[in-house]
Amino acid sequence: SAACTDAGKRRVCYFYDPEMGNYYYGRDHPMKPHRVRMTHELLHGYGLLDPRKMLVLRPEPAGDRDLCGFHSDDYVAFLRAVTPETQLDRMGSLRRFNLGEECPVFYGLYSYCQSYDAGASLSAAAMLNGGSRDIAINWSGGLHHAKKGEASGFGYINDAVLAIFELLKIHEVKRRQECCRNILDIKDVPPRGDQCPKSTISQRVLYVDIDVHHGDGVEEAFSTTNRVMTVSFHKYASYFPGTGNIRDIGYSEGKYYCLNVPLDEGIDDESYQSIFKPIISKVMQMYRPGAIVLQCGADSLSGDRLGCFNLSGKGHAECVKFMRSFNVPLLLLGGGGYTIRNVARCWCNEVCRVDTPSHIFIGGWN
Ligand code: TV1
Ligand code: CA
Ligand code: ZN
Repeated sequence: SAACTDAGKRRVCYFYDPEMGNYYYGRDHPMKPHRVRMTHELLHGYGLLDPRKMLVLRPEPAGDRDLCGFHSDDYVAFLRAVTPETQLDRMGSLRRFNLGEECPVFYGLYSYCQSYDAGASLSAAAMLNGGSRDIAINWSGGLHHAKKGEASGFGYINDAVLAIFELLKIHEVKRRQECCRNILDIKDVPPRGDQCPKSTISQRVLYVDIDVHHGDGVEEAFSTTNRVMTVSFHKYASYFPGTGNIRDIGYSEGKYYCLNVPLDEGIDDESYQSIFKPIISKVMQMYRPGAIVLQCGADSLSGDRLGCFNLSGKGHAECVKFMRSFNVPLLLLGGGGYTIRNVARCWCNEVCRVDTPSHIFIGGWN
């Protein structure tokens, strides 16, 4: 909340659906939803699911209407209808929506999209809008490549885009106006907006992406608006999805509100932080978002099956800690992460320390 300083504890809510770990992309497929269950079990083992520490909630499944807030109706209808048995009769549509080897049609695909992915991120965003929590977490989200009308990069529904829409909901303007009855009291008027410093609701949302891959789907969705700024750090040059050039900065109204930080393979903690912190500090200072969405893809960790960076768990957690230090409502999403024991350790550690003010020493990766 606005009153929260870095010395204060954060009110955290964490979304988890016990069904999540059962969805299966296929034996050889690198995406393993089971890693989210491993993270959860690690949290359980450490006693971190205690309601005195954080609110643990089961996500509300998203409805078709929610999904169609970003995705096209025909694509959502196809996701709902297709099954592993019927897919072969629908080869044309399969190709059109980019379903196949990378984004397979598996058992329960649509309920996976509704709960595991979109539902939890939407519930988490709504929780931040309500103002009763400072930080909301959905490790099963962060599928940042999905497009309006097609699946991409192991993702079907772009939960980050849907969550950002939720954070920007305009009916909240009313509450903001009530909150700022005396608009003249606000000395520090933010650029291009009338955001109340007391409100948890935002005119502007900042999206930051530390997955090793470029957050192309989120960037594309908001490339022409200044109400969302997207910043992605990623391996660039002969690497999926191929986009994220440093010269790509957004279009029309959104020009300069898109930032790409292309990196070489093998980058370590020290180099990463020497780039991450100054960039984020400047963005925060200039953009002053009312909410932040941080995609915490763990494929930027050293030893990842698909990734090629050399970050330690401490270095990865440093990014989360830094984003938290601005005391702006924060939504943490998962993303990539393919050496699954490392993913579970990384995300468990980040949940463990995210509510704790930085002067308190916990141990381990402090
Ligand atoms: C089935 C079985 C699919 C084994 C995909 C690695 C597989 C990959 C597989 C794979 C794999 C990619 C491309 C391919 C360009 C395409 C969650 C020619 C051993 C957020 C998505 C990466 C990353 C997609 C998602 C990438 C995220 N890499 N084995 N596929 N085409 N696709 O390179 O950002 O982490 O690799
Ligand atoms: Ca990224
Ligand atoms: Zn990735």
